[in-house]
Amino acid sequence: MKKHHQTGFDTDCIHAGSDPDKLFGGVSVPIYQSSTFAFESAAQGAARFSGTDNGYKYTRLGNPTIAALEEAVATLEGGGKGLATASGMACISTLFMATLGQGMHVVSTDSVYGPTRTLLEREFSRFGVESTFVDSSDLNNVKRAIKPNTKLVYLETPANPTLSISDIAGAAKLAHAAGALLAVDNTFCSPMLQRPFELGADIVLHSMTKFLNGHSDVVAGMLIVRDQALYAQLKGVLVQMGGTIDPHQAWLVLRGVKTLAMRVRQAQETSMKLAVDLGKHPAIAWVKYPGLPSHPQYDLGRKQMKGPGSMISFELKDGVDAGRMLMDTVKLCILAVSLGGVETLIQHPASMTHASMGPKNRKIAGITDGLVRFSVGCEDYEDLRNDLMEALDKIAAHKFTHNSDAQGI
Ligand code: LCS
Repeated sequence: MKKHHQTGFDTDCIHAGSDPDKLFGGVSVPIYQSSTFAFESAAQGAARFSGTDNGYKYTRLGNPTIAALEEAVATLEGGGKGLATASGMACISTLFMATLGQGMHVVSTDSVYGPTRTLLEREFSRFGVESTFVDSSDLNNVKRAIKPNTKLVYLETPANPTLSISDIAGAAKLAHAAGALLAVDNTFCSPMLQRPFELGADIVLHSMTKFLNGHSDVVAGMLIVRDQALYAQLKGVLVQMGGTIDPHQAWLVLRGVKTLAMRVRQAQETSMKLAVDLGKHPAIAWVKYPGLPSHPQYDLGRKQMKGPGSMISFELKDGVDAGRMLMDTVKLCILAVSLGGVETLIQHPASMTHASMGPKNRKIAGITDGLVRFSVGCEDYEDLRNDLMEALDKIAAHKFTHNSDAQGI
């Protein structure tokens, strides 16, 4: 992008990484749907593999459409280099593989996306990697968990699905003092609402399946780093392990990124109103939303986030059974996992996204059996409110006789 002066976030969403195509002037970045790239001569092929010519060789190692997406997202995070991956989990496994090894230790938020925790506990443990999960919304817990062999502090903030918020700047100081790196899963905020590099993080990552793509039609991930040596280390692992994104998938995400700012703004405005509405309904026990002063880390959220986002967690007074009735009664809100799309989604973490964690770890992490997670989309506020309120009114009028546990759902 030709930059004459500092451009705004909305402008960057549309233009970063998306220069008109040099061959025909196409305004939309072409999809280079090719696994391999022809060399003009044997000497050129050799030069590309030796690194003296930085032209493309093979799509697992690099591709122009993927490079456009990497530049776009890195720009939105405020600089650095991006590495796009085939899924959010491919980016997380690449990160762990590149930064951890036998005898090393990672401290992580306890309320992380279920499979992130399972990956460390079940798979990386087999290679001698130790992990400790703590409530990182209290920095003292992070401090206490750091050991001489800690190489990585991993925060998910706001956390999935509890929405608890951790102090990125404080955690960066603790990690750096111990010689460890700080990685932040920024999926719930997107770069529109939180820029972890500005707060001292070394690595920022996303499941681009969520807000960055925004249309519930692609699975993808992104790692962004500022340090060149760390970039080379991560890229080496990514291309060897083979978690590269496909060019068509990358193009779809690049298209989604162009409307990131408008989608996030619209969904956030609706979320604020819905969080207030939910809090007033007699069937609701509690609502957790970073925009409500009742959120336990409300002040920290206001300090480090540019807005409260569009994820809401709540519990009904009649617990799991009422939650199940809500999910089965709503008509416009879709009962499905995932988040950050234009469609409003509702799901039950204990029996769905966080089932793999097991009941004990869920309890410690504050993921109660009755917690319902709501990802607000871009539909009309009135339609979402009516859908929710009609369902909640039915629940308030219903007589619940027993309460199932989460596995009973
Ligand atoms: N990080 C966070 C915060 C996530 O929420 C997810 C997926 C991932 C990483 C992994 O990304 P993926 O490989 O799926 O692209 N979260 C999901 C969720 O809450 N419901 O379904 C998927």
